[in-house]
Amino acid sequence: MLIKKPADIRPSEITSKDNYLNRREFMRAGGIATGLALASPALSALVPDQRRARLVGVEKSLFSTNETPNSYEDITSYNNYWEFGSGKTDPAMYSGDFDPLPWKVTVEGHCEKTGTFDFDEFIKPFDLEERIYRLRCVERWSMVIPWVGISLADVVKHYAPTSNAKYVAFEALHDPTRMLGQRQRLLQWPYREGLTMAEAVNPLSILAVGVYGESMPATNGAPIRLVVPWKYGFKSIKGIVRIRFVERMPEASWNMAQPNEYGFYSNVNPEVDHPRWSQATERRIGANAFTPAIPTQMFNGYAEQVAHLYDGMNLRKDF
Ligand SMILES: Nc1nc2c(c(=O)[nH]1)N[C@H]1C(S)=C(S)[C@@H](COP(=O)(O)O)O[C@H]1N2
Ligand SMILES: [Mo]
Repeated sequence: MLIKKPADIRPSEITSKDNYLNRREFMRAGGIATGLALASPALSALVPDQRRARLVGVEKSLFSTNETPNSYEDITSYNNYWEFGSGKTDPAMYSGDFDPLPWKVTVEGHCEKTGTFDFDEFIKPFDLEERIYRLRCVERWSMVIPWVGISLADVVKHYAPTSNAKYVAFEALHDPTRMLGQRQRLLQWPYREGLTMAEAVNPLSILAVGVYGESMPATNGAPIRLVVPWKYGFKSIKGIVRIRFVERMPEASWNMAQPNEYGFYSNVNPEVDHPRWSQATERRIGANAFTPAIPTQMFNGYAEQVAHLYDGMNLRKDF
């Protein structure tokens, strides 16, 4: 594993929950100096070394799948992140210069605590956990990713939503000077997404700040992105700058763009086809090629933890 063994972690690192910058140890020479074979030389060129930092004090989560994670290279080189272009290799090609820090997160709407926080201040109150989750894209590719994140339920609790807060809305960075894809109207910017309050406080929902024990690569939504493992990938919004507690169902980018194809809920469901293709199977991305199709599981395999959230709902209608 790439995280420190418990014996290597000084108690102060665990208990002080020092700020994010102090929870990072910068990697030298693309990880070679630390004995980790993470990325090919070609990829190291795409992910500037000075931004790759190992996160310390990361706890393991009981919610992790025991499936083998995809390689760091797979995870950072085949992505959807339309702010950097609509092709799967565009984010890796065009995010090399993207330095997310300094970054601010605004929390607003129906909650007792609101404000705009520096990224390290924003994540400081929360435990860092490693969560190995499957991510399944609506386009039928999937990966297993060892995220490092904070519990979204803990974040929600911290900001104390009022009874008017029925949904949580998320907005991503809008900065066409730094994100090439935003110079075209591929989508209505900023990218936005939302969850019901019950979905947001489900123990599986996290805000991820890293991958493979390291700070979040630009391609995966640095410095902070949502991960909702039982929903199609597009719900897991990257590059979050705004979290708003709202009363009405918030706008969601793909739902706005093509409402007949992308519903608000977007739960992984092998029985409900996308209008243009079946959702019954998926291909797990392999080292250099796609592996054979495997059956997609209801709620991406997380039915036991989340099916109750949709009791009594018609999942064909509320897709
Ligand atoms: N801001 C933003 N977030 C985004 C997207 C995007 O284009 N912009 N694409 C989504 C889609 S379609 C998928 S499948 C996942 C992919 O996440 P990954 O590349 O980290 O695996 O990110 C999601 N989050
Ligand atoms: Mo996706």
